[in-house]
Amino acid sequence: MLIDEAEITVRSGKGGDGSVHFHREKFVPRGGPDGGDGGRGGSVSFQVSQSLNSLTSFRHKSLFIAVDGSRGGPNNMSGKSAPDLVILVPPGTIIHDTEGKSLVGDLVTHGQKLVVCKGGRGGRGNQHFASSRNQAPRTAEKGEPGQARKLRLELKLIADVGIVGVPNAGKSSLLAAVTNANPKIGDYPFTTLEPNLGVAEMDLETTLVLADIPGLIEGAHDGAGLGDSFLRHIQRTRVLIHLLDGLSADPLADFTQINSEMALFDPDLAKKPQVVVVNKIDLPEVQKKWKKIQPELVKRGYEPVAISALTHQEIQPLLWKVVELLKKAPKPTIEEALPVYRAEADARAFKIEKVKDGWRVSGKAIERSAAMTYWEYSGSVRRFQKLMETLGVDEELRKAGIQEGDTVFINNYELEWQD
Ligand SMILES: Nc1nc2c(ncn2[C@@H]2O[C@H](COP(=O)(O)OP(=O)(O)O)[C@@H](O)[C@H]2O)c(=O)[nH]1
Ligand SMILES: [Mg+2]
Repeated sequence: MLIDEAEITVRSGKGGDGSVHFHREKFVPRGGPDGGDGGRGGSVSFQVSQSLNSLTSFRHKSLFIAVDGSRGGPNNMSGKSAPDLVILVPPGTIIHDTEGKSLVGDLVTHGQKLVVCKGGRGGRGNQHFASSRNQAPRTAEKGEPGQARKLRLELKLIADVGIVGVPNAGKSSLLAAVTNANPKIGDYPFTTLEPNLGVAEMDLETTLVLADIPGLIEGAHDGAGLGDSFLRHIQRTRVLIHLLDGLSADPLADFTQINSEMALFDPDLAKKPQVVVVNKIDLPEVQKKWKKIQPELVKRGYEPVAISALTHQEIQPLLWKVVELLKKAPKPTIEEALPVYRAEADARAFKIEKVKDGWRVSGKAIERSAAMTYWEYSGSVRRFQKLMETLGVDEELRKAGIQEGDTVFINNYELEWQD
């Protein structure tokens, strides 16, 4: 089965910094703290859109960054929260974390949404830090940093267009002409248990997933071993290209035969909208035959097209016609699968390592808190120290043998240890 893959990087927005500010008014001395909170940073999420069918758009764009929250202002003014960044993906997209090597989610139904990176919380302004002992707090929080993740998207392609027709009509040739697939041309069809799939990129937003469905008519309806995935593709196709061999003795008889074979195999299949196409129009004898076949097909209510899979004549107009039909065709219902989410690692966990010129402390909560500290304000620093104690980092460092004056590294911050 053909699998579409893409690797992307997503980053949520940082929260806005809380502000340190004191109320000022003319002739009014010593106003109270009125520094506003920072706004929330934008989250990054995925959402399933039924109108997509491949991951080709990620070939043109692989970095997705949500906007940061704005910083708080004076007068208790909160900073603006940033909008979330929503990435649209086709149904059936599986998302892996490439660094954690874990499954993040399995997106199945239209509209389903999954947040993969939460936006940073806005830092609190100094208005929150006033107390009876300290009515002029020179402290605040910086915004929480955003998160970045490297993700691998994976999609098992399901064809929305099936190419049917008698052997030698040119099904494989057509698929090879319009897509990245390279099926064997002139191959004996019986042995194929999986359909050949290809993606035709029409423009940035429009892609067609086509399947060359050989062997369907050669007795397949009475169980001549079509694989499950083959049946799945046939059932999921919404439009058929019915390819007639222009070189055949009687293309119209072929047409009738294939239609009745399809009805036997699966009545739903026979009801799917068809674009009737006469192939090999590059050959003079086929051009002659076309003049006779065309009015016959029109009489039966079709709008037949003549193409050449060999010279690519009239192939683009054919595909656009298929795109139009697809827009009108009913969407398939997709079997539900339970989404799987990664359990978040314990944020409070931390690790201490002895490094060359000091100690390195790493861990989600401790690193996040360091990034949210205003080191120039002692109140803010004290809050950070309090967290070190609460998490038990202090104790572990002492046990590990830290000495007065040693350097503690947290992310890109360097702190000096004092007992
Ligand atoms: N002249 C001509 N030959 C074609 C065209 N399309 C396919 N063929 C030939 O017809 C034969 C059968 O083609 P193939 O794609 O294998 O047909 P399939 O059995 O329907 O998959 C091959 O020899 C192709 O080269 C066409 O547009 N013009
Ligand atoms: Mg073939």
